[in-house]
Amino acid sequence: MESQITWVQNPAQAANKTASNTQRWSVEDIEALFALPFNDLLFKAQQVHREHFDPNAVQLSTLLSIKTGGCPEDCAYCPQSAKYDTGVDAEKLMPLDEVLKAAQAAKDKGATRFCMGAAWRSPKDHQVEAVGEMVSAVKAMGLETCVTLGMLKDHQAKQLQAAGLDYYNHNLDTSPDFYGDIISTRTYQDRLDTLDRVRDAGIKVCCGGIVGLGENLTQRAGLIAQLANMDEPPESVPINNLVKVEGTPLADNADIDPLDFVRTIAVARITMPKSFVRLSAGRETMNESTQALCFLAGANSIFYGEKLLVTDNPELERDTQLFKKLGLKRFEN
Ligand code: SAM
Ligand code: DTB
Ligand code: SF4
Repeated sequence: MESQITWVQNPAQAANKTASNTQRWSVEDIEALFALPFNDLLFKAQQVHREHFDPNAVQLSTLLSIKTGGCPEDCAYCPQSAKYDTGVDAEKLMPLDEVLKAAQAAKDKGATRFCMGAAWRSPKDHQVEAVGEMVSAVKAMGLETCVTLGMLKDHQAKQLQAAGLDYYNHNLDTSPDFYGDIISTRTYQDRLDTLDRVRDAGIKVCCGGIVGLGENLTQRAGLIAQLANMDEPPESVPINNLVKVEGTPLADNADIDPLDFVRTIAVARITMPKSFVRLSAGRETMNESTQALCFLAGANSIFYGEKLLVTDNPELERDTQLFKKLGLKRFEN
């Protein structure tokens, strides 16, 4: 039977671009991957992974919140939305010298990419200019750069590209049909439009989602279909496990089974063979065995450093020990 849920293609994307990604995944194809016996799924994912990557190398990205809290959007998972009382206060944009100090510390600890996040719906031109200066200075230190600032206009994407930005993070978060249950202050199409602008400006795309929002399995497959069917799939695909934050509407969501999280990583790996798949938020409460299975399923990037944006991430020592136990090494660009 035909699935009700399909992926949404941006009409502008369809009209203007030569498709380099000829493979199309239906939501049903992806549901069938999820339904495979666990061992078959992981074997397949590991096979695909080995065709394109060193299976023992993991890319390390460090996050910094350069503008925390007070966001006008109502994303039901987010501790930085001004609509929810989460104890996160609104701050101003961090000064350049503090950002550079944090970037240097991240580099010294072994990160190769520095990701700067701002709790904005969409930045103003002067804010993009200030972030552009941060990008240029961080890049000059020899780190790859990534920023996530919300929705962009064409000229803002171009300005960030000119500043030397390597990646723009802008997540689709879930399937098109579930999006309205999670966020009411913007549409899925708004997200796709910004992703298009980022691509057109020549910036690499970092785009993924969250599991554990309350989505059903078809909707989880719908997110993966959406990502995998892009004309050019994102170079970087963060898969976040919901961090349940007191005060947000999703604070009491049921935990997903850790093995279902592993399956999501495996399905992302199989459908986006050349992308870096990042085991992202949610590692703080994830045991070593689950993380090891995620690496086996094809995850080859993590957020490294004691904080994500405002919530906790594992201590460096814990990650160092895990890498040692698993014989993992850092991916060198
Ligand atoms: N405001 C910008 C935006 O929404 O694109 C950038 C920052 S926003 C915090 C970046 C991403 O963090 C979101 O798209 C979401 O995927 C992720 N995120 C936020 N809160 C989360 C949570 N509690 N658990 C897991 N991921 C979360
Ligand atoms: C992404 O996919 N996950 C990161 C990053 N991109 C910006 C953010 C995770 C946020 C987790 C909750 C917090 O600390 O605010
Ligand atoms: Fe704002 Fe981004 Fe949080 Fe949504 S996810 S409330 S846009 S900071």
